[in-house]
Amino acid sequence: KITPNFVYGLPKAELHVHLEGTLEPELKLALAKKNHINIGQETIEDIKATYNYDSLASFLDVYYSGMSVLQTESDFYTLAMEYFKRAKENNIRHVEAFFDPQAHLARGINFDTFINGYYRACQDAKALNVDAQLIMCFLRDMSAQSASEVLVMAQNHREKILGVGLDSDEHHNPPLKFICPFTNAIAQGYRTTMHADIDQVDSIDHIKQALEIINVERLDHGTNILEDKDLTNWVQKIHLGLTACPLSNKFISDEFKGNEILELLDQGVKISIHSDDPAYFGGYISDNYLALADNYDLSVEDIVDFAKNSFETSWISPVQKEMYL
Ligand code: ES4
Ligand code: ZN
Repeated sequence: KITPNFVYGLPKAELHVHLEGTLEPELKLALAKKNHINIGQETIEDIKATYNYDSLASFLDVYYSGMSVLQTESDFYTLAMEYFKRAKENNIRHVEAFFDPQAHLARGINFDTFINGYYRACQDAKALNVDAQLIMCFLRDMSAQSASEVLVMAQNHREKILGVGLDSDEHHNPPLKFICPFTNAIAQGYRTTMHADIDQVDSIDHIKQALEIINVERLDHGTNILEDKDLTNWVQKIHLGLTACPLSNKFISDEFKGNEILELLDQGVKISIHSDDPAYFGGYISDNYLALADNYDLSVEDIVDFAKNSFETSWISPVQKEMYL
């Protein structure tokens, strides 16, 4: 009943994709050769063989080391532009894409280099009929001081960045650690979201800090919210968006978390389907929809609801939203 053609053709918003997670093995190899960087593998097959993670930590090791091939503004442009072409194939009309400044700054790449490459690709994506925006993520396993320094660096590029997020290893790195940079970001007019990864220790505490103290506008993943009925009812009431990523969940925890995702949808929570790190987790946004449809009892209405929720909880203007809803 639910066909690839239907899922691919449905207009969607992508709200949870890490640009560095869209680095396909082919581009990784090509950039490694161009920039004379030894990544330890010499063929596509060798690179793919390293993609056998079974936890967030083992994934993040592969993910951060893969980024070493990104060196020049044009490398960042190419990475983002290749992703936007994939977005078009998936009928993504609007994308709010994460990027990780600290992962590049730590390698000696200037802020200007990656922001200008990414932003130029966002501008050129308009020609593909893809509306592309950027969300700058702080790495939560680095200090709050470091996040605040990134926020200062971003001031020269304020109009190129729609929002701020928080990603990387959540264990022992609660939202409140970042109250200063997030409060400052909100004061500067950035939209806000945060990862609340699946199966984290103290998940509900972290979600409460994010929603009740920092006041973020969305939660990335966040499906553990089901452990707290009052909190679940409240996010349903305020129409807070949750961005679920089934293929990512499957790699990190061996489960798509489809039961949780469908339970939240049934309860009226504005949850939607996204791809996280598509080059590393085996598929782009439509593949994530199809993985759910193949493994759970999903109706066409459920699929349409996910797509609607993605536009509703996106940060496009109310006027723009009316075009899609
Ligand atoms: C990520 Cl799967 C995942 N979890 C946390 N941080 C991330 N950054 C990129 N992918
Ligand atoms: Zn993510």
